[in-house]
Amino acid sequence: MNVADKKRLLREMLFARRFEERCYEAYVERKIGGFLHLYPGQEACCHGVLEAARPGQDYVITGYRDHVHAIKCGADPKEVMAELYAKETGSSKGRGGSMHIFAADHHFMGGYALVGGPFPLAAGMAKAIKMKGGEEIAICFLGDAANNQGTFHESLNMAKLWDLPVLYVCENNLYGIGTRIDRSTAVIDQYKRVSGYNIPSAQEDGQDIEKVFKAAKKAVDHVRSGKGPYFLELMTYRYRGHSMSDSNAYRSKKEERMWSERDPIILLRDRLIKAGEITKDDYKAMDTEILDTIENDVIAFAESSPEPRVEELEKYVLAENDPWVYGGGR
Ligand SMILES: Cc1ncc(C[n+]2csc(CCOP(=O)(O)OP(=O)(O)O)c2C)c(N)n1
Ligand SMILES: [Mg+2]
Repeated sequence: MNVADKKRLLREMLFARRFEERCYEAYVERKIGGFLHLYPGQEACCHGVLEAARPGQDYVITGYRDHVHAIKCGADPKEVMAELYAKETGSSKGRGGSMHIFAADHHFMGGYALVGGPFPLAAGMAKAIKMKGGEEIAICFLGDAANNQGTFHESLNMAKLWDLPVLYVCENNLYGIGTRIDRSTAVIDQYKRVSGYNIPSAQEDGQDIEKVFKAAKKAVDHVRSGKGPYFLELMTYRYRGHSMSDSNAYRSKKEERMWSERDPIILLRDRLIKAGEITKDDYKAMDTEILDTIENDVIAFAESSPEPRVEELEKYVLAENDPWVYGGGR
């Protein structure tokens, strides 16, 4: 990773942070409704892994904490924000909301509310790639608690049995909603769990983007070279509650402080400042420019976009029953 890449990644991660913080404000203002799960704290996971892959070409899938992954794959942040605002211009035409961001043009295959749902879907995507002889790989990001679902075990078994080109990335933020991992999960180190399926795996610091990138490069090379699946566990932390309805009262101040001192954006920023590659003023200017773009470009687009028409609310919802698709309209 060269200096230009590091500077770009610093900007991308800061953009992701400011985007999510602005979502929080819009939710409090009641501009966004429904469920909202935010990503601050975990930025180096998504950006480090996808930097080592081919975003836009490789097929990416994740759970409900999905805005940043979609944007890194190439989805327009304006359309992602419009989706959160439930507007017709949203990436899922306003019918999906926060948990169902979808950008098929960029091979971002969602955004899923069901914990563990994406594991088999990723294996299926990888099976399709293999059958077509493509060079792409499937990348499935999910949380630590998702690994207790049956789908995890079924999918890993089939993925290895058929040596599918799929990379499973576990963003281990130590909690599933308000339950700490040691209260829900018998094996704490998630990377150890996949040895039962003969899948190679590694655990890495998810707060340091350079380390994530290096570990992900190894993982991606393994999968793309046809050697079958790989499992990468990234140790990370979310800075907010699980969702907007979580008061976040179950974590100690000491623990929160410890992780805030390992903020992925600050770690990279300080490293670049120390190396003389950027100054504190450069960083401030970048932040101001990002905040300005989010306000005047992203939020302005979502605010000014039309809502779906009431008569068309069912449009796009269920393809096989949809006369808009099969019957030429209602
Ligand atoms: C099938 C299913 N069961 C339960 C839930 C409720 N639920 C939502 S999030 C969550 C915890 C998931 O935690 P984790 O996989 O660690 O992801 P994180 O939120 O930490 O990113 C649960 C149990 C759900 N959405 N789907
Ligand atoms: Mg978790």
